[in-house]
Amino acid sequence: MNAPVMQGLSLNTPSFVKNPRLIAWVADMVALCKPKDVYWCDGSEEEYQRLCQQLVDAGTFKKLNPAKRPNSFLACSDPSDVARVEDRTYICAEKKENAGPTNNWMAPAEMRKILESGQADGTPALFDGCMKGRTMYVVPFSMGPLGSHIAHIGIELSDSAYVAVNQRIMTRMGKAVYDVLGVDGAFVPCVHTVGAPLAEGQADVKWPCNKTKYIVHYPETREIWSYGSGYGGNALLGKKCFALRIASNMGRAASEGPSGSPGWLAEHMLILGVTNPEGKKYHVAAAFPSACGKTNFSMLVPPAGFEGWKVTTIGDDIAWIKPNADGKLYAINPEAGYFGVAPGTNFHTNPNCMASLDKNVIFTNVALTDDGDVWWEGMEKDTGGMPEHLIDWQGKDWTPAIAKETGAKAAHPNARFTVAAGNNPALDSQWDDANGVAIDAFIFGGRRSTTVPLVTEARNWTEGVYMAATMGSETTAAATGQAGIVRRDPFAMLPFMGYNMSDYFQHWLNMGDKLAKSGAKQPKIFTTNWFRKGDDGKFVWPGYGENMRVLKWMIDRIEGKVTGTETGFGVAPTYSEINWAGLDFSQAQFDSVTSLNKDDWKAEIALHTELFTQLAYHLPKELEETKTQLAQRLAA
Ligand code: SAT
Ligand code: MN
Repeated sequence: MNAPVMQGLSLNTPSFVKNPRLIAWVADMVALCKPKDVYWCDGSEEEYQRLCQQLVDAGTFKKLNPAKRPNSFLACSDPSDVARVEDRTYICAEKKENAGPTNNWMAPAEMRKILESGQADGTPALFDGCMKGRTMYVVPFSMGPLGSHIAHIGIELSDSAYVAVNQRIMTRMGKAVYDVLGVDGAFVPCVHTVGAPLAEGQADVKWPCNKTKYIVHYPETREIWSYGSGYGGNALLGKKCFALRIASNMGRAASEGPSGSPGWLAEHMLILGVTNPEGKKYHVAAAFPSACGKTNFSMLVPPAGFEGWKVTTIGDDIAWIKPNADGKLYAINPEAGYFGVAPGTNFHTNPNCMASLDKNVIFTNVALTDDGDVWWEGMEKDTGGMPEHLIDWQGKDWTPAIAKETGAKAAHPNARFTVAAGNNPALDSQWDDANGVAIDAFIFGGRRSTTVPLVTEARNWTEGVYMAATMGSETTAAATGQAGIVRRDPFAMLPFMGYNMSDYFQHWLNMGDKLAKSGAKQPKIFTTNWFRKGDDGKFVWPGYGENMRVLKWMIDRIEGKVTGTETGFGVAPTYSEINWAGLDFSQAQFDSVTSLNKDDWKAEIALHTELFTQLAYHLPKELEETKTQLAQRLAA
C-alpha cells in the first residue's frame, strides 16, 4: 500500500494496516496535530521494552530495582495532573437534553471550533499543532476478547509513550487488532494529546501536560478527543471514555432499531466468580464508585470460616453485559489489565493484588524506597513499621518525622498501578471467554458513613433500579475536587454516563422487562454499604475479605436457603443468617450497620426527590412510584 504523504511527513503505514478509513483519519489527524513523526504500535514485547526504555531516558520512568520488582517502572506525574477532571469532561451530543443534566455539554459545532478548527475571534484550535516536536503513536486496541461479538475496537492516537505502554497492559493492544478490523471494520477514533508541543530545540519535561484540559465525547459520531492531561481515565481512552461513555451510547442505540433487540449495558462494575464448597459457581457484577474497593472485592480471599469457597476475578472496573439467546445476561470485562489504587492495598486488604504486583508493573505517583522499590501508605501494616526514608511522589525527601510535621503523603491518594490481568493469581479461567459469563446478581454499593445499611436485596427489578438510581456516595481522590462530600452517584456512573441519566434508567427498566418476557430468571439486585461508621468515627464493618460473609448471604438468597427479613428498604439478612465463624462481630455491631433510622431516611428520601427533580426530563414514572412506596414503608 502506498503511504499517503502529509506535509512532507510520511505516514509510514505498515502493510498490516488495510483499513482505508483508518489511514485517511490518521492522515487528517497528522495534518491537524503536526507531530514530528508517526509510529504504529504493533503491541510486541520488544516494542514495550523499547518504549519503556525511551521513557526511562526521558526521565518519565524510573526503572525499579529488578531484584525487588522485575521489569517494573515508576512514573511521577506533574502535581497538577493526578486524577480524572470531571469538570472538564464533556458529552457533546447534538441536543443538550441527550447529554442530560448530569453532564457538561457544549454543541458539537462549538466544541469543534475550540478543538479542531479555531474560533471566530482568531483563537487557534487547541489541536492545531498540539503534537509539534513529538511522536504520534497509533495504538490499536480491542475492548473485550479479540473478535468477541460483545467486543469493539478503538484506535487511540496519542503523543504520549506513557499512554502507549499503559494501553498495552490495559487493553488487547497490537497488530492482531488490524486483522479483526480488516478493510472495512468499524473502530472508535480516540485522539489524545498532552497539549505540550515542543519548539525546535526545546527540552522536554518529565510529565508534559497543559493546565487547559478537555475530555470530549461526541456520542453521535462516536469520537473521543482528549486534551491536556496524561493521567489515567483522562488519557487511557479505552477505559472510561470508550468503555463507559461511548459504549453506553452504543449499548442503548442497539435497543432502538426495529430489530426489537434489548441492546446491551456498559457498566462501572467488577465481575467476579464465586464457587461454593460443592463446586457450584455463580457470577456477580458489582458497581461501586471509583476508589471504593472494586479491585479488592473482585480479588477477595474468603476468610476463616469459609473453607472450600473460592472467589475469582473476571474484571475489576468495567463490564459490558448483553442478553444471550438463552435469555440470560452475559458479561465480559472489556479491559485486559487493572489500573488500581495503590494506597491502602496491602497483604491484609488484598493479598491477591499484592501478589499481582510483584513484577511487570507500571506504578504512577507512589513513593520510591532507598533500595529502588515502591512504597505507599498502608504498606506499613505488612512490614510493621514506616520506612525511615523515601522519595515521595513529588520527588521530595520523605521521613515519618516530615510526614508527622507536614502531613505529606508519600504516595498521592490516587496513586495507581497498571498491571496485566494475567498477573492476578485469582484470575477466573473464563475471564477471556468471548461469550462472557452469565450474571446471577448485581450489587450496587455506595460509600456512606450513615443511613444506608450493610446489605439489602431489592424486592424486584424496578426496586433494584430505584436503589441503584438513587445511590449516594462520598467522593474520593479518584477525581479532582473535594473528597468526602456525599453526592448522588446513580449506578456509580455519574462521571461516566454518556447520555441522559433518566434515559439510562429507562434502558435498565426495559432490559428487565425484556428479560422477564423471555422467561429468563432476572439476576437479583442487592445494595451494599461497607462504610458505615460508629459514634467513634470508625468503620464498624471490617470489610475486605470479610465481605465474603455478605456475598455468601446473597448466594444463599439465590439458592433459596435463607428468607431474610422485610425492611423499609428491601430484604435484609437477620443476624443468624450470616456465617460468623472466625469473626467476632456482635449482634449490637450488626444492628449498628443495618439499622434504618427514620429521621435519616426522611432526609435521604428528600435527597432522592431532589435528584428526581434534577432528572425530571424522561424520568421513568415507575421510579417516582417506587419512591412513594419506599417513603411510606420507611416512615412506618
Ligand atoms: O478513571 S480512572 O481510570 O483514572 C480511575 C477511576 O476513576 O476509576
Ligand atoms: Mn473505575
